Amino acid sequence: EAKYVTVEPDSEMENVAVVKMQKKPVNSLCSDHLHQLATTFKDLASDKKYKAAILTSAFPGIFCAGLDLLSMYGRTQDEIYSFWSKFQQAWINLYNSPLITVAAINGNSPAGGCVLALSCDHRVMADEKISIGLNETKVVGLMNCGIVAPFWVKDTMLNVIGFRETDRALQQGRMFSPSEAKDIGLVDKVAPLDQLMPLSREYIAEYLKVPYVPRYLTKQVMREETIKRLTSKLHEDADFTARFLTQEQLQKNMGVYVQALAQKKK
Ligand code: CO8
Repeated sequence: EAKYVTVEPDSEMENVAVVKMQKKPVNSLCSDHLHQLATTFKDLASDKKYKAAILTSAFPGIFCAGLDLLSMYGRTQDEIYSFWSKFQQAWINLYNSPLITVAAINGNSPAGGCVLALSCDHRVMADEKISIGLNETKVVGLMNCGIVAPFWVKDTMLNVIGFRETDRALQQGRMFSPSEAKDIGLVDKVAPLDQLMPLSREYIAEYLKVPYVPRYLTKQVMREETIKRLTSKLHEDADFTARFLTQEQLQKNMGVYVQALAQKKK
């Protein structure tokens, strides 16, 4: 199995794991990638060596292109159900991680990429020509048939930037530049690319001053309801998505979108 996620001790700070996505070319989230993310955060939760994790990408310029479109295009309902279950589990394990988690957003971060970033405790983004956001309404949004962000993805954004900004961002399917993202609290810091790691460590150092167990129990209390809303409906959510994404018109639109993406540079 290809290794899409690596975990290494940070070179400068003790107890910190650097989790890197490295699925060529754009870190899209296929079943294997999602499964590896889920396993990584599950293992980190019980690894006494680590108290914090920095999630980043091995490819500056791309943090994560979101869900792998080819895992949703031309697939059976069963395949999409299984793929979606992996997405749910990756989100649960990351969002509920006892570790201090920081997203070092070193590249574009649409859709599922934005979900990963929002599921961390803190976000630092490179001051580059890149963007972040939940653009679902604009993905395959042709002929009155497009994608809607699932409720738990909406919740994850809501918990960070509040109702008003989430309402606007989601309806518009808006992608934000680093400074726009900072303005609405979608990211916490914007800095030159080479400052992402130092700034992530700075945040972690601050949080490490708080006793570890009460901090993470508090984190879990804060996230409990949001996570429960999904865990009480894992099957319904995956089943709905499997049916929704296999609709004929949606699949046609997705075909056009995938084609357009592939032909962009030609
Ligand atoms: N999945 C699969 N392949 C992808 C994806 C993706 N998400 N994104 C890009 N690729 C492929 C391209 O097709 C291209 O392939 P090839 O080299 O074979 O032509 C290659 O990756 C490189 O892409 P680009 O040339 O576009 O690379 P750039 O560096 O110029 O741009 C971006 C990178 C910004 C990531 C750009 O590719 C992009 O915007 N991609 C689309 C991202 C996107 O729309 N993702 C949405 C996925 S949907 C999702 O995550 C949530 C769905 C919720 C479903 C709810 C159901 C109820």
